Amino acid sequence: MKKLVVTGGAGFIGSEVCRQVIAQTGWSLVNLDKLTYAGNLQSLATIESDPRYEFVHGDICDRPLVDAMLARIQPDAVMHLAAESHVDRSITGSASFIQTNIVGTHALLESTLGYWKTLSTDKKDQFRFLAVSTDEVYGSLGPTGYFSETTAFDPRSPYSASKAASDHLVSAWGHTYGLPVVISNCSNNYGPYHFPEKLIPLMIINAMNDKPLPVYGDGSNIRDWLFVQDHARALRLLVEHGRPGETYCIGGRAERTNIDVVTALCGLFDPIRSRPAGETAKRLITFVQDRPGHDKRYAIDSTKIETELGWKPSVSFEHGLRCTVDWYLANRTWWEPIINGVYAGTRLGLPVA
Ligand code: NAD
Ligand code: TDX
Repeated sequence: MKKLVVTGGAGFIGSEVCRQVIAQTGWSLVNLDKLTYAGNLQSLATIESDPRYEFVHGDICDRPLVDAMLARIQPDAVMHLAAESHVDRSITGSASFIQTNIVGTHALLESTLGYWKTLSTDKKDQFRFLAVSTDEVYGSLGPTGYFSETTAFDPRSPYSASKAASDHLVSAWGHTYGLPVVISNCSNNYGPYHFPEKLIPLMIINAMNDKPLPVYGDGSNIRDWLFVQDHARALRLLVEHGRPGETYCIGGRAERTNIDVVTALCGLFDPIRSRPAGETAKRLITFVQDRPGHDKRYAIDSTKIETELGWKPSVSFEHGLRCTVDWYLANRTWWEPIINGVYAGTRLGLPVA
């Protein structure tokens, strides 16, 4: 049985990893999370009393706390997801992004290295530090081509720059100290438990409340969408079978313009609201001022993880979108406290004059 430490397990992707690990493996799991505005223990309600699950409330920057936790748990792997994750928030306030995504990753690497050095040779070889990162480190694509593991970094937003710095640190700790690190760079995720500052959950909740759906610019920016359960499955494979020192790109092979995504969502709401086809889109879609530095297109070539590990997306975008809408319709008790509390859905990311 593996012992895993997950950082950021109260977030969107981390909580999916935690739920899958408990439901689908025999591994035990410790979730280290600071519970920022984006962390939510309600996302872990189904596993919180499982004897293989433990929650530790703490900051990855807190060396004494993390050192003591690793010495006590003796994990076989660390899966690092803790981060500030929202591009718009990074535009208006980058300090927490630098602190968690760069200083925090550095602190976690140092703690992990200290712990790893205490292991036997066998355990050292088997150990993995998996850093979960984003395709945004590669910058922005024109109308053709794909990001892959060999694409040069070219981050454009404070968020992506901080993630690129984090990836460089992880890679350096592998090269310099021999820590068995693996990095994954994934495209846009969507699905249940997604914090409603992000495009898809924000549009779903606004559509449910008959509020305007703010599309940045002309809606022609393209993202490559991956259902979160498929991403978590890839991460479980990588933490077990990823080769040390390697990077793996993960994508959904599901490129869509933002306007197509929002129009598709509106189409799902027409029958729910007993409206003729196209009516929800006509009433609610509103074009608003663009995001500063808005990356035009992301698209991932995930051939490496597909051929090496046999992973591929299992959920089509259309099916995943429908499941996601159904989940938000059925789980008001998860998102209403957020909308009535830490985030009411107001526009983020416009620089203050
Ligand atoms: P999220 O914002 O939903 O969750 C982040 C979690 O990290 C929260 O639970 C938060 O409390 C925790 N956290 C933040 N700062 C912390 C700190 N200093 N110490 C401990 N915990 C802290 O993020 P997400 O969307 O689940 O993303 C998870 C990871 O995956 C991030 O590293 C992100 O960059 C990466 N990623 C996300 C996407 C996506 O589409 N969401 C795509 C590719 C990669
Ligand atoms: O209200 C909106 N209107 C809109 O048009 C919002 C919130 C977004 N958008 C656009 C901007 C993007 O082109 O939709 C697209 C998706 O936006 P976000 O949901 O903010 O995601 P993105 O900026 O693409 O980044 C996401 O994917 C990569 C995650 O937030 C990152 O953590 C991940 O690394």
